[in-house]
Amino acid sequence: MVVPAFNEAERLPRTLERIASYLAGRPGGYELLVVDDGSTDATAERASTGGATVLRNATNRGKGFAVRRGMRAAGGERRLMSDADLSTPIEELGRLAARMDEGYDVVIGSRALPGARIEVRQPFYRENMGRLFNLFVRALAVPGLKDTQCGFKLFTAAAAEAVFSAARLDGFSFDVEALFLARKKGYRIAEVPVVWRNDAASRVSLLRGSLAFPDLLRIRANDWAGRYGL
Ligand SMILES: Nc1nc2c(ncn2[C@@H]2O[C@H](COP(=O)(O)OP(=O)(O)O)[C@@H](O)[C@H]2O)c(=O)[nH]1
Ligand SMILES: [Mg+2]
Repeated sequence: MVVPAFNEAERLPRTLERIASYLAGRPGGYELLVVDDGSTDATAERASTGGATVLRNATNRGKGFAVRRGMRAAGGERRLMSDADLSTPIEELGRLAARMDEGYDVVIGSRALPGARIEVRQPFYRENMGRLFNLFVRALAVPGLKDTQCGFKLFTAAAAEAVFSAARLDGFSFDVEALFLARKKGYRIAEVPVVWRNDAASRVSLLRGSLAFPDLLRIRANDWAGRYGL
């Protein structure tokens, strides 16, 4: 389990407790990695107190950089990434894992499919920006997926290695790049509806969020230039 964390000292303790108690009740072992992305608060201490292994970026590199680092450092057969606020509750892992059991390599949580249960919505502007972004995503990068930005995604070890060794984007568009690469490399992707309870304390600034749009063109450009390998 990989949790990217930027100034998450407040939210982490409760999150790590919930994760640990849920995962302890599932078959198989687990490993909990927190990637502290140059936080200026007590994120790293709280993470290790909470039982996580902490990887620390010396400076703030972005969510994409952090997730990539965590996914590659992880050793599990199945690797889940989740936001530190558990907006998608950890219990939803069961639904994702069930689809992976059917043979999918990458299973992503979705707020846009019928069956998703949005218990607390994002602010109006974020929801609309998200919808617009997903339109561009479908046109430019990964047709057919409804919600690429939910912070709850499960990869097999093989898919995680292949995708995150080739991925290059450090910002919030990294999800799109990861899914683009997964497709390109022939991995099967399933999108499943999940529960979402938005936590108002966002770490995503409007500026940083907006940079995801030009990044979509960067994905195409990288692909044309052969930077993603075969
Ligand atoms: N590594 C890293 N993680 C970040 C950064 N900004 C946000 N995050 C993490 O990304 C996840 C999603 O952030 P959050 O504030 O919940 O986003 P929102 O709910 O979509 O507004 C959380 O785990 C954050 O700690 C960043 O600059 N670097
Ligand atoms: Mg959030």
